[in-house]
Amino acid sequence: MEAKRVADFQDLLPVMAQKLGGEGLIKELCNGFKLLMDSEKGLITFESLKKNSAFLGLEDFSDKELEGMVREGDLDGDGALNEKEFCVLMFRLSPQLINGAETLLDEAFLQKSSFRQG
Ligand SMILES: [Ca+2]
Repeated sequence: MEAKRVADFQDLLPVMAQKLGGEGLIKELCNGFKLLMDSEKGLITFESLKKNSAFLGLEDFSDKELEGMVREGDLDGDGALNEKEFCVLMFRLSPQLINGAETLLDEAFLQKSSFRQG
């Protein structure tokens, strides 16, 4: 059941990518930062992530998984995620996001060109 939910979220990303375009999608992903950050620190900490995880549909994630996310994304080692670290992490967590968007574009392009030829 939990796996299903994550899959649903991931399925949505290529659709979002198509709708918003690359730049719009980056903006959208980075917008998540403001929802999840600790407003006093201006950073995403494990505590703020846990508190706000429902915003990203992460409420089923265990403490360990949330902690792992912060550790994974923390590039400068201060134990929290700044906006840039969060954006990079979102991209790393959703590789099919970019692949999916490219595939959609390829398919659209192929359909057009084969239509022309035929
Ligand atoms: Ca950091």
